[in-house]
This record gives sequence, structure tokens and C-alpha cells, in this order.
Amino acid sequence: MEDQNTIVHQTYPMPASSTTTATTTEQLLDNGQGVIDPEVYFSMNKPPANLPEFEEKLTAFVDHHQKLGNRVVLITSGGTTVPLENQTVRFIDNFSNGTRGATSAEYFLEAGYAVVFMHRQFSLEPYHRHYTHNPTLNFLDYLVPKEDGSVSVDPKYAGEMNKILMKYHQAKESNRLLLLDFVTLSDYLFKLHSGSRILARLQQKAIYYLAAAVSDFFIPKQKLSEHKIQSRDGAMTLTLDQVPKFLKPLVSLWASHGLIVSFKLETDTKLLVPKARRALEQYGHQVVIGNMLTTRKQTVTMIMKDKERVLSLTPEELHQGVEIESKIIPDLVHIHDHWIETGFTA
Ligand code: 9Z3
Repeated sequence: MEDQNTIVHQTYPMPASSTTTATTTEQLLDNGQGVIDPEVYFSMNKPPANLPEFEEKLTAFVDHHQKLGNRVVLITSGGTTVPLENQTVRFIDNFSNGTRGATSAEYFLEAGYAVVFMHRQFSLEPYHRHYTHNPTLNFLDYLVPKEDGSVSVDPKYAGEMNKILMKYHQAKESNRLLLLDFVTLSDYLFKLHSGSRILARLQQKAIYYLAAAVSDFFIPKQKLSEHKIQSRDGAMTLTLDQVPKFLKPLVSLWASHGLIVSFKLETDTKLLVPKARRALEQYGHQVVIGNMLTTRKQTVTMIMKDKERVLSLTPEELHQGVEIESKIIPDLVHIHDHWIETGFTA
């Protein structure tokens, strides 16, 4: 079986712009930690075909809101895929329905922010989420066909739908919601890299709210099988490389004045706060929101340099359908106010 050492000594082709034709991975590793440097990653991988369109839309949106003096939040949401084949039939996925991101987007819009919603294609979207991913009711069940050939909303649901539709139209008409998508890890990394640098011109007025579930492991392009892996060869053994630590340059280079909020997801309670604190120390950003897989919809821990606080829903609030994001976002807006005024977190 190929182990991690074999990978570390593997020879990678260098990007076309390089003067050398090949180098060993050791030369590309970040501080000898066995993780490839993000800039090297970008130079060795092809950007997504729709990156120019992504940049054009985002630049126009950011320019518009910069002129108006608005605050803008970049929300990443949903899971990234890691393809196992170049012509991809199979891939590894990361857990996330996109509920956290889509719900948070609505509360940021309510707080007056313009929202760039960078999400996994077909995962939950703000406002639509109430109708597209309802486990008990399909979208067509909200509608009633009429004799005259038109369609109306079932009166049972019309009141609630009207409220959501009003908010959705308000966001659209004021051009405060930009939907952009990604699918693969590579797609995500290129778009985060480019997107955060476009938002950087907003300086302190930008929030980077990184709720997407991003894979920690991937198969470098050079090691990907071109065609579908055949089952006739028997059991398959996968060796995955570590994903570059992109939070480091995001904090220090790409988005250095913005308020950066990352999420830490754990399944073992004991690890949550220590690992969130370690991330904060390692990357030097402002807020880590810790959440447990099973309780993520009712409790989170807001972790900052010298302080932390738990935000929770009471059993009664849970019963009434109150969403934890209705507590997270006002808390972050308060932190952001302070960040803009003083350069410190509140
Ligand atoms: C989160 O922790 C999100 O809150 C969830 C939301 C993915 C749990 P849903 O979309 O779930 O509502 O179904 N996101 C970050 C997950 C992540 O990959 N974090 C990395 C880590 O924990 C750091 S970037 O190490």
C-alpha cells in the first residue's frame, strides 16, 4: 500500500509558467508540515472554467455596495466534493445541507447587510430553503391547479409564503443578494481565493462567514485516474493528501482587514473548544464558532481571543421553531460594529 511517505517523495509537474519542468513535493511543502502551500496549489491546478464570470458578477456587486457604503458578508455554505476520477463518476462528499449558511444569509439581510452567498450547487438557498428541502412537503404540494389554466398557492400556506416572498423580493430588488456556486474542493478554493481578494477593498466593512464544510483531504490532480476506476481490480485503497491551509493566507494576505469568522465542527464534545481555540491561535483571525454535529441547531460557542460565550435555544424556543442563527447573527453584528470602530472584537 502506498503510504504518506511515498506521496511526499512523489514528483509533481510544475506549472507551465515555471522555468523548471519538475520538482519534488518536498520543495512545495509548507514549513515541512507535509501540507502543500496554497499558492503552489493554485499554480498547479486549473481554475474553474466559470471563474471569470464569478469574478465579474462579484466585482459589480462589491462596487455597487462600496459606493453605497454598505456592509457586505461573504457566506460560504454546503459541502465540497473531492473527485476520485478526472472524468468524475465517484467523489467523496463533506457533510452539510447548507442550512447554517442559508439561514444565516436571511438574518444578515434582515440586519441590513448585502450578502454574497457562495454555496454548493443545489444545496439550501436563502428563502427558497423553506420550500425546496422540506422533509414533509414537496414544492408542488403548496400549489393548487385552477380550471382557467392558472395556478394558485394553497390558502393554508399563502400567509407564510407571502411573508417569505416579500423578504425575498426586497433582497432581490435592492440587489442585496448575490448567489454564486461551487461543487468541488478545487472550485471552492479558487473562488474563495479570488472572492476574498475582491471583497478586500471593503476593508473592515466585509465579513467572511465560512460555514461551508470543506474537505481536509484530497487527491492531487496529478494522481487522479483519468477514467472511471474499474471494480474488476478488487478492493480499492485510497491515499489522500492534506488540503492546503488556506485560512492562513486568507487572514494574513487576501482579506486582512475584514472580520473573519470560521466554523469548527466536532463530534467529540471534549475536542470542540480546544480545537476551536487552536484554530484561532494558528490563523490569527477573529471568531471561531464551535458546533457539535448533533446539537448544531440549538447551541454554538462563540470563541474569540480573550473570551467565549455559548449561545443556546431554550426548549421552549426550540419548540416554537426559533432558529439559532437569530442569535448568532445579532451577536456577530455587535462584534462587527466594534471591529469597525476599534479594530478589536467585542
Ligand atoms: C460548520 O460547522 C457548519 O455549521 C455545518 C452546518 C457544516 C455543521 P448544515 O449546513 O451544517 O446546517 O447542515 N461548518 C464548518 C465545517 C468545517 O469544515 N470546518 C472545518 C473544521 O471543523 C474548518 S474549515 O475543521
